[in-house]
Amino acid sequence: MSESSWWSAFWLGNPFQFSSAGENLSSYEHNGVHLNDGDGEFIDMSFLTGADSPGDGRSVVSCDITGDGMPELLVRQVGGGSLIVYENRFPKANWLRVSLRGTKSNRQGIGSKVVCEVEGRTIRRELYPATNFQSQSPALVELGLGDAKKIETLKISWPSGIELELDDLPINSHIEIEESGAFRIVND
Ligand SMILES: [Ca+2]
Repeated sequence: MSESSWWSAFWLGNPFQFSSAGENLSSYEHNGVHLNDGDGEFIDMSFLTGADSPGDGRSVVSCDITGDGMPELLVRQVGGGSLIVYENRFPKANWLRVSLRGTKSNRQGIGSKVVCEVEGRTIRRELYPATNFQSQSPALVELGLGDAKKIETLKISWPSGIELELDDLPINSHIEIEESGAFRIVND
């Protein structure tokens, strides 16, 4: 077989029909969901959440499409048909959503590191939404606060090198923080 016909044979199949044709690019490696128990361990919840699919997952996006402060997961698979949305049905808890507005750093604050101290817990996030194949999450920092009703401090390390430390922030809100330290509540 010539080189050109070999490539032609490989790409002949329609990737969106792989599943119905019994084909699979990842050898039926299943998608998984693991829950951080907050004590250094992760619990495999793949079956319970329904994510345990062999559909050649390619991207997963975290985004609160129901507007309750708790992000859903949107999954796209080569052999898994249409877009899959996993609604977040965990028990209702407190939360904080943060948008960043850079002036010296880039406008969306991408690359910033955020450390939240809340009632004995430290939550670390990095604003880097483009971690998926041909997709990205919103440029937001989502913080799950559990039962906590007060944030002790929120530290932001901007790409410019500026370090901010804020306290007395409202919870169950979407706030926009500028690189100067000014912030406002966003009405989603
Ligand atoms: Ca939600």
